[in-house]
Amino acid sequence: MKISDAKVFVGGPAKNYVTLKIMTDQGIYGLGDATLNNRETLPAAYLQDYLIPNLIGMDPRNSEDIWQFFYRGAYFRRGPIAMAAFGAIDMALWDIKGKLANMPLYQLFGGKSREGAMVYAHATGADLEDLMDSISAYVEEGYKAVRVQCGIPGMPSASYATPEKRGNTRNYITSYKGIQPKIEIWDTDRYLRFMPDALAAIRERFGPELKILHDVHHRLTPREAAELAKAVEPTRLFWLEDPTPAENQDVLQLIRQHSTTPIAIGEVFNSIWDCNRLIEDELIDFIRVAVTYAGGITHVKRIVDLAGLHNVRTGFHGAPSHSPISMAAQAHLNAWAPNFGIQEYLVLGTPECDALFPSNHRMENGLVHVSDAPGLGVDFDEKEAERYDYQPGSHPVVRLEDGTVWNY
Ligand code: KDG
Ligand code: MG
Repeated sequence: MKISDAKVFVGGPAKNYVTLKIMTDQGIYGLGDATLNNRETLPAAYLQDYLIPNLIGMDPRNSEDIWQFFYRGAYFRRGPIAMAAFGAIDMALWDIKGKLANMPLYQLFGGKSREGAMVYAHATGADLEDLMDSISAYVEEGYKAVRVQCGIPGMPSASYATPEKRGNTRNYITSYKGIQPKIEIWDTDRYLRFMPDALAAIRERFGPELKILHDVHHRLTPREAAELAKAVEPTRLFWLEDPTPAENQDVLQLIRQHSTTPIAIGEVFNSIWDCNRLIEDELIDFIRVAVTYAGGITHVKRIVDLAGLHNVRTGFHGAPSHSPISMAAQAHLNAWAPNFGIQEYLVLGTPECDALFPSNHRMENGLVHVSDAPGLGVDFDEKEAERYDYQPGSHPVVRLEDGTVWNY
């Protein structure tokens, strides 16, 4: 069996999904997602210029060897662009493998450990009351877990808690069009004075059962992060996410020494080498990697297995920048992983996404039920894809009030 051709498509409804389709000489094809939010053309070029010409003629069943060939063969290892490109190839090869075996992927991993995998939605408010309304809407729909982000009184802007109105679409989709980034202003003091009480008020309003998550989006120093994690302990968060950038990882011990609030980190990681120490030293409770820019199913499964040895559960990244292809790959891992924690969930379910990526993965009462179709269980409509083209976008850049550049 040989790979006969491969194509890359860039575009989609509200997002530039990077979709890889690998064709074989036996008519079976596989799909992969190489989307790297706001840098989408780069993994697409890596695939087109370097990887696809090498893929043609390879046996698609040898997914491990192909992964090693590209990873070790690149010489310059890791990095989100390369790992997103390898990730897409890897997903597509697993899709082909599942179709050949006539089995859904979770069966190839070891079968189901659960029927439905718990997801969390994004509730966002311009202020606390607006946020409460947003949470209520999700709770009424049956969500068991909600990430809560809120505008901070007196703080002009901070996109992680954008005052941008949700309008009719309750899915919070960050839309930063254009190559020049929007500037956001951040004020740590205002945030730290406001957020612990706001989270306590949410717990008070929604009771003990709701799983409450909050994303700090790398804005605090380790000492400030320890202060926040300690202050929110009585609220019993499901997790506190990215309280500080995970570059100097030794300092994460400071948070652990001061608090028992569960910590989730890893959405910007792209390899096991970014998180092996955090996992082995049990400095985090949830690992947030994504199958896209962490090298696909083959590599992420290794991270999940390492995490399982150290009381670390999964909480895969699932921002709207991930296409339903990688969300499907994660749905299969979530159905199988003995150390599954939760899944961030935004993309599946919009009519435009469903038309472009038809699938039978189902969301019901806050749980994702994985499809039993062979392979990933998601398709790609090339005709529908012709409606979309690439729209340049950029993440915001954050500055403090005096102009100092800060962490987005
Ligand atoms: O590309 C960046 C987004 O994916 C990120 O800002 C979203 O923090 C995020 C989250 O937790 O989904
Ligand atoms: Mg995050």
